[in-house]
Amino acid sequence: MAPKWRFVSLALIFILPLGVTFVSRDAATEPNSYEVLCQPGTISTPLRDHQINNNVVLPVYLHNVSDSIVGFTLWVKSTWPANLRFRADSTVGDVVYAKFDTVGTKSKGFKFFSARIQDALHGQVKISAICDSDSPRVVKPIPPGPAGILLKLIMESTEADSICDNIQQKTFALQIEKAQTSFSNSAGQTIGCNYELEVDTTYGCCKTWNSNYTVCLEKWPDDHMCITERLRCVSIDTTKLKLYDGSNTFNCVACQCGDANGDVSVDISDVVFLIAYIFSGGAAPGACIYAKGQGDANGDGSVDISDCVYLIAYIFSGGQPPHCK
Ligand SMILES: [Ca+2]
Ligand SMILES: [Ca+2]
Repeated sequence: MAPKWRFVSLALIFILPLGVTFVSRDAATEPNSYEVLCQPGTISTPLRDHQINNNVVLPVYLHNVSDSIVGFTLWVKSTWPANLRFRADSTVGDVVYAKFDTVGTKSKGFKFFSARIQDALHGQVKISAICDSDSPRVVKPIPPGPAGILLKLIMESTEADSICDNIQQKTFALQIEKAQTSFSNSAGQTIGCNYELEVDTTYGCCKTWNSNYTVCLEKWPDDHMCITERLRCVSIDTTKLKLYDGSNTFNCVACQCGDANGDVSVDISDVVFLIAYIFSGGAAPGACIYAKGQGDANGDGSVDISDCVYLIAYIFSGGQPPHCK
């Protein structure tokens, strides 16, 4: 194969995987190697009756000191889609968009961001993002370094009572769909691809190109076999792009009235917790089937100092047990 064919093929193939070209303001630095680590959070959370919220943290770390991630496509799925699904945030037409939390994450730095729930497979979500690299305000959204939380997805346990039916703990995996996930560096190249030569009949039918290989000056005769080779991304180079699965473990506990701090027991620490909530802006009592959570110990429909008094009587003086509303 003539060198120029290979040059043209390479130029075309490198911009294909994400279907877009990223124009970097910086000179494209070619480091010796790339390394991206993506791993959903390993989470352990208590799950009470009718509780539905759980964050799923998706950290992405770039271990390369001279580049940044400017675009990506990331597929994540749950292994228990019957009970867990990514929570819907909005619906536009037939597309359902997953809800996510951008506080403290890198996802706010992207010009375009989309997290779509796959309708037929509620356990899957496809996330895509592209950095606005032409803007003078751009800060490379995923810089090199040990910390770089990409985003926090919100998952929903659709049948919490079923999940916790006669079990104490349930763990399900969060899997990265490796074959459909890719990250692009600031030169628009896919990070961590293994390429192989393949026969290509698309680009080889020009006999003579202009100097920029953009205009074909002379075509081969029609009976000429216009076969050449090109590079194709066939798999992920796991030495450069590390995609790990994560997990979420639910520790199933019953909704317990009076357990304001949610540590599965009713004691003086719940009184302290309530005092902090009432007087110091502390965290609210744990959500539960009761309207006021587990802090309405005396069942009068509100959470105030009388609940502290009630709990103290119960704990120390043989008073009546909590009965929340
Ligand atoms: Ca407690
Ligand atoms: Ca009360």
